[in-house]
Amino acid sequence: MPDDSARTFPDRFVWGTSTAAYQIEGAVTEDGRTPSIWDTFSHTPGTVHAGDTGDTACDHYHRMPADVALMSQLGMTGYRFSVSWPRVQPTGRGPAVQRGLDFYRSLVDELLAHDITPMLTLYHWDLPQELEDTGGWPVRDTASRFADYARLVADALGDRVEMWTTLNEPWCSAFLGYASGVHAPGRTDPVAALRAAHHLNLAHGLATQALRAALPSRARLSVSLNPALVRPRTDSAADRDAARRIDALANRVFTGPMLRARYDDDLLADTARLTDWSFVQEGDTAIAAQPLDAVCLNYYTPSVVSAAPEGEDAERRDGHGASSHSPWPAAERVAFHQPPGEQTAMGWTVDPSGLTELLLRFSREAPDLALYVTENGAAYEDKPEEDGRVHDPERVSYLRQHLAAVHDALRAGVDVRGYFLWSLLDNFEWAYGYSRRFGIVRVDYDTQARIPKASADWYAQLARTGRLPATPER
Ligand code: PNW
Repeated sequence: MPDDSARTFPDRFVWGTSTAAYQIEGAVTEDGRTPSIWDTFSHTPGTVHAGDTGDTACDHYHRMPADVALMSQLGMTGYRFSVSWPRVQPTGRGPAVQRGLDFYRSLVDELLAHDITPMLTLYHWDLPQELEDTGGWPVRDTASRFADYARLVADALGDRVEMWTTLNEPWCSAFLGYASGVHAPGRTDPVAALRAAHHLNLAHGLATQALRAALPSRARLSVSLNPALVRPRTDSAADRDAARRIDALANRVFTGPMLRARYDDDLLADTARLTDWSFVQEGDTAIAAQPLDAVCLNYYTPSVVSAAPEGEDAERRDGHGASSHSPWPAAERVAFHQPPGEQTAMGWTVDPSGLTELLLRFSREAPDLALYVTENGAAYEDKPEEDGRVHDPERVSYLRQHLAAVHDALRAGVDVRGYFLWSLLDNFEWAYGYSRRFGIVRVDYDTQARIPKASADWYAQLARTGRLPATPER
């Protein structure tokens, strides 16, 4: 066991939390906002746990100044939020709505007034419904619409936001949205999902070009990925091949175009019986591969895979929600296994070594880019005590182990610049609705009261001291 008291983080390391517009804002019909695919999806019976929707969520749209003050009390030096596309450009086309932009302008001003560095994500899954109605991400035009939207936001906030992220977790948008259907828009067409993945890559590239043209040179551009940390169950050739296939569909389908301007041959061959990829046009991967300043990584748990015998249904314990449709196009003979060990309330195994591995891997794959952890955290069934306080020792333990894992990567020379914990507040956990709580601050959904959990105090101390508290509290 390394001595925890020796774990000191760099002086300028950013300590933040992370949220997303649809998960916290509410106010879905105010100030000109129109429905996104998540409004439509959550209002469709049978899609989200208990029929929950983001209609009110954490009511952050009306409580923003108090929420920023809370971050400041917790000693945060960064905050990662997303802009709701249909709040800023309701139909996904044409001019911006000023009142929508004003909300984000005040949010940024409030953050800066509290010395909190904003990290702005342009797209955290809330596509304007009108763009889905004209085909959504499987259609090429959506990528150009995204670049136009990026330009509008850059013109409005470029004078005060330095850290920009194009997409959050394009894997979820493409494969949970269009293949397994557990996320909006709930389609179950593997070819549409592959087309969506490509148009998300293109959208990222076009938006990055638009941002570079519109933003001052100090702007830092990035993308947030949720790379699968894929481990073969055994060292057999068949299991290693299963891991290769998932690595292609989870990771290289995005890092190939974005970092290396190419789709790898094995990915094209694996999916050849579904599509010839003729939707990829000459020059597209070069557009996707725009120079970036940073890569943002979201990590929760590793994946363990094996080759499944032919004709046998793959074991579907991949933690991606209940669906009879796979999120992995043309990978029917791959089985997912629950890694051994303690689990969170999502059923995700706690394995901090995966985070170190991921950081090491990206520092090799993108040696010139800074790295940020933009999501990491855990859902647990928090039980408030009689006095209303929430003691969440499991979350503290999860965070302590994962921050030690980040520190291991730093010690190995990886250029990690910050950590954004998922999440500031309990919030709308997509298909799980309000049944899963990731916050370090509890939200009472009846009163909208914010109650910092013990993990919030723990994280605040870390942010203040830059040192992992010496004694593990177990
Ligand atoms: C990420 N999966 O979502 C998102 O970026 C957050 O909005 C979300 O609240 C957080 O992680 C916790 O779930 C994911 O099925 C949702 O692999 C599902 C998966 C991965 C990430």
